[in-house]
Amino acid sequence: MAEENKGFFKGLFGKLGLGKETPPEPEVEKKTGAQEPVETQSASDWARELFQKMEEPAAPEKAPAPTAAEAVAPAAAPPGAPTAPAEPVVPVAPVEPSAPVAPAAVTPPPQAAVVEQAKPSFFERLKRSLSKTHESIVGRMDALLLGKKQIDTDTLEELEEILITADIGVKTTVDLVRTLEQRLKRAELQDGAALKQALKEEILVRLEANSAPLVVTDKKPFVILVIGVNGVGKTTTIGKLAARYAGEGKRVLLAAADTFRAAAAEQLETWAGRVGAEIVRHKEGADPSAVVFDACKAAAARGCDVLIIDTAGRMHTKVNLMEEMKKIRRVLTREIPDAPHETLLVLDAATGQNALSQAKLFKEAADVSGVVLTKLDGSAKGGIVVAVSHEYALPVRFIGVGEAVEDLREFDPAQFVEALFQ
Ligand SMILES: Nc1nc2c(ncn2[C@@H]2O[C@H](COP(=O)(O)OP(=O)(O)O)[C@@H](O)[C@H]2O)c(=O)[nH]1
Ligand SMILES: [Mg+2]
Repeated sequence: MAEENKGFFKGLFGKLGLGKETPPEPEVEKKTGAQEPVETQSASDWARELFQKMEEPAAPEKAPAPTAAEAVAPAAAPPGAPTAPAEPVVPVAPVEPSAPVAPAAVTPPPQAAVVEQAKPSFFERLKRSLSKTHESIVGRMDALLLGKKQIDTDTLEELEEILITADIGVKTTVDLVRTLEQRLKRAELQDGAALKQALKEEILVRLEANSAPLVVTDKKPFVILVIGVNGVGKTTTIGKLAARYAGEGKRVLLAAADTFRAAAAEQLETWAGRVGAEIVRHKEGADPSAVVFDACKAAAARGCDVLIIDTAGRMHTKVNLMEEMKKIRRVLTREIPDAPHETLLVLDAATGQNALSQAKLFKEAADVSGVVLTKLDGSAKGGIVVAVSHEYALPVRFIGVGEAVEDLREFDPAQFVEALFQ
């Protein structure tokens, strides 16, 4: 900054009664954790602090600890600040210029720990999410068993009705009740508690029979094709998955092959930005296969670990669906011979029997290898998890219990059954 400007600001300091104060030591800036090299405190820095003071007459006495991001990111210049300075403005705590400023600025932000503590565990959230399903299965079962001295075939018939209306599915319910009848004959079901325990065990056995986590191998890239009808939560699930894999240090590329609406690609782009993934997108209305082709090329060129493909959910008929799938797969396998390594069907648990019909349609048309059940939170139709898994022999890979990143969890049958029955 030119000497005459320095003089001008010193004059201003005088008017504000700050003339005698010396500029803060350069050390102060280093302690803020800012990445920019700081040499000496120039007059421009000093003036900037002054402007900041003028802008914040009601600044709190104690400087709030900056968040981790604020501590490293260059802060925006305060409104009205001189535009001349070339260096980015480092965060400056609003304290007396001569005071030893830094300690508050280098203290790690306490928020994360507080939030972590305040948040209920995933099991608690799962339990809460399943409370309506619990009511629809266990609550009604409790009412049925109330005052019953012994369990008989009539009791099991009534239980059958409860299970069918709780979206466990006809086939699975019939199978469950048949097994319970055998256990009744073996005198294993002495009372209501024993029946409840037996049902819990039998549901778990069926869930475990088809359960397997999604293992992302070291194929480069490991390709996940995400399918399902509109609105079930595909894009959101992809965002959450991308966060998970990026968090494991994997390089993740998202392909916006839902080109039906521009908003779909924008939504995916927002997720990519949030979670640190890359994205390939085309214009609205583009051929989804062209997006897939470009994404395969980009993933190979950039050495991506995981490629996740978002698709449109507008295939209303099986013929349409099959054609669209065939086309995408044809392009995929031409570029990456054994891809997709996982075809993930997303189903909205809140839609109950509709979700079951979708599972049937997609299984026949699209070679589904795993399922994600979203929106279990608040749904009374969580029994669908059992039906999908048992009736269609499809492994449930993940469940969604909310819209936040941490609300997508690997499906754990034992935990699920425990949360359902508790
Ligand atoms: N409550 C809840 N909402 C969800 C969950 N998963 C997705 N959603 C919401 O469902 C809506 C549709 O999701 P989107 O990903 O756009 O569906 P898509 O059309 O299949 O891509 C969005 O508002 C999501 O935030 C979930 O597990 N729980
Ligand atoms: Mg979408």
